[in-house]
Amino acid sequence: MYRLNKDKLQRLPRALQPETYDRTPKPKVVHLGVGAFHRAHQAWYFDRLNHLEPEYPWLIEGASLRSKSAGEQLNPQDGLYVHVARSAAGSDVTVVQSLTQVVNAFEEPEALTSAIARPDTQLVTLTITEKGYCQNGGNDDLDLHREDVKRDLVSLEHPCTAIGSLLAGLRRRYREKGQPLTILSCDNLSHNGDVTRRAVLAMAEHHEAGLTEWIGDNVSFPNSMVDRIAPAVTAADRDETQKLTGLEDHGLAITEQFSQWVIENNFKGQRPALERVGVTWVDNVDAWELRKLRLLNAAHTALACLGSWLDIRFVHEAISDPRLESLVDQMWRETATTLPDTEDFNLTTYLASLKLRFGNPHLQHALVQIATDSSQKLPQRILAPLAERLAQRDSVTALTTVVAAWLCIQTGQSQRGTDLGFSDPLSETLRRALNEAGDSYRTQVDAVFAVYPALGALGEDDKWREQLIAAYATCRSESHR
Ligand code: CS2
Repeated sequence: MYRLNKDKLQRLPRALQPETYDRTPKPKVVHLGVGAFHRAHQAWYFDRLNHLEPEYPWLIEGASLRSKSAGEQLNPQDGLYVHVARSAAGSDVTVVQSLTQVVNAFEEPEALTSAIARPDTQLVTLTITEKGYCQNGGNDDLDLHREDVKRDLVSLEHPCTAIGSLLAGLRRRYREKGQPLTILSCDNLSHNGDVTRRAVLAMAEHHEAGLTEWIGDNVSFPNSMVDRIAPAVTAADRDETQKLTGLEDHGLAITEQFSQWVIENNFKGQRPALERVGVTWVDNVDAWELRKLRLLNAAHTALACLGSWLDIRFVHEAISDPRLESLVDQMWRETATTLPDTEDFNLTTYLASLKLRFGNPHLQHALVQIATDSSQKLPQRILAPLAERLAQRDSVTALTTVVAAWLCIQTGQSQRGTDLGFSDPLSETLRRALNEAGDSYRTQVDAVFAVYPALGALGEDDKWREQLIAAYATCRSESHR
């Protein structure tokens, strides 16, 4: 079986052979973090745009910050990969051509630094996940006490963090008197652009004079809301796609048909005409972002935490379990009151479409994938609306159940003792705290409060702490079996 690459495109079944476009110009986009989501979402948008404007393609140079796998998957394929968007109505299969190559920035930091500084580069996009922003758990700011951040404050020769890698490129661009550009975060964080800007500036202050000011004047950091469910690819997905295409593809992306991208219209440098492929430009993305985080992502986290605890494996199974569906419905009733009320938004229609998307049986979206890094996801999805409702003295029963379920899975095991196998930057700390706390649910909750600053402010509300202890005890007890 041949492997997909630019010389093998004509071996694809005729219906799948893409129109090609010129991929020789220098990329205008540099992307950090070439995982499943980037392939399912941003790279697919740029590919569609390039088909409409082949004379000025927006090509992407990818950079991996942690593992070699994206480069190993995509470089032998000239950056090409198959994109499958599945729904009940069938699958759309395309070959995405917007990505040109992936550099391993952890081995060759210079390759990424010079790509960001290159005059052709107009836009740097990021999917570095929540933890990539090195936030201090208690607020949104860069955690200046982390070892990796501290190293990047001293030297950017071999950056240890994504923010350091970005800054190394911006500093080179500044030194070379480069043109303005845009940094566009595509991660599920509140105010993702603002968080990125503050982190970059906080680090820049420790480097040469003038850099901070140059970034302030020449770099924009629009906030954006991204939405597309992109489950990790399974061996079965690979086999099925291989049968369909006749080619081996190590870079495959599996996703749903729904896709959304809303971006603040605040670009420096050239702006791609992404509106031609369905992107919405707005002055302020806040309302879009809050809805998505507190409805879609919060529900995902609720399903992932309680569902994993109850030994359920996939999102579509979890949402069809009455216990979980009613938790999600109740949680939505709670979070909905914390959302801006705008005329252009119909909550009932939005929630109905989320249920359909979650129930999509053609996606095997594993709950452990969502439970991964949940200590970084809880604040913007669950804890922020919870704190806002507490401040209004509104009930927080469902949101508290989600926190309780999250606590339950921090042992790394389900209720039946199955290893869940998700990773989280705090998992060791949380597990140790729980193990050392003994058998009392109260001391266990206290131990987690002590090591997880995101719960900090909420922990001062004694009444809520008691409510959480009770919810945790219920979750740990027999009542869910
Ligand atoms: C999910 C998101 O893994 C997770 O945390 O909630 O990746 C979710 O699928 C996307 O944000 C959907 O747009």
